[in-house]
Amino acid sequence: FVTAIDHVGIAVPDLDAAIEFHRAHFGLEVAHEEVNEEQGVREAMLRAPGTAGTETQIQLLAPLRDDSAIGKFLAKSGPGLQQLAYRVSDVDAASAALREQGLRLLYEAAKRGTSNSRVNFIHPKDAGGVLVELVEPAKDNAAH
Ligand code: V0V
Repeated sequence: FVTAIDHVGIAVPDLDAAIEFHRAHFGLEVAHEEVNEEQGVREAMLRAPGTAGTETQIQLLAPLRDDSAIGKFLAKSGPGLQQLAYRVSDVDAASAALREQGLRLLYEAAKRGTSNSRVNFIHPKDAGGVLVELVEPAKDNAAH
């Protein structure tokens, strides 16, 4: 049911500084930026130039609050890789299938992710120490 590697998420203390770092050193450009109050993040999606629509993106995640998922991650582990996101065509079906296989999903029902996607997460302890996100892109936005 995984159709692509959607993005890899990096926890950062300062979003603007991290965007500049990835631009200056790797030439990545900002494809999208938003604030997700529910998740407690200010985030940016980056891509390599000329890859729009097909690319795996880098998601920079900065905390809005210390008690958010990213705030806690930074306090415990410092900046670094925080999540791996698989694209799926139906997040409800994917979550149900994985639950059936005994994996813990973090949310009972999918929540809103980047660009009106629908997302859920597999507990990192059930996925080899990796926080795996499942992303169902919004229907009007094939890439994300
Ligand atoms: C925690 N652990 C991790 C981890 N976070 N392991 C790998 N990767 C991570 N990111 C480990 C932690 O070290 C503990 O291991 C264990 O899991 C349980 O951690 P905890 O301290 O009990 O729990 P918390 O409070 O740190 O919470 C961890 C979870 C939390 C994963 C439950 O971060 C969460 O709810 N994440 C889902 C939402 C999220 O990440 N939102 C921000 C991105 P030991 O020490 O016991 O061995 S928002 C987003 O991605 C959007 C909007 C989008 O993509 O569209």
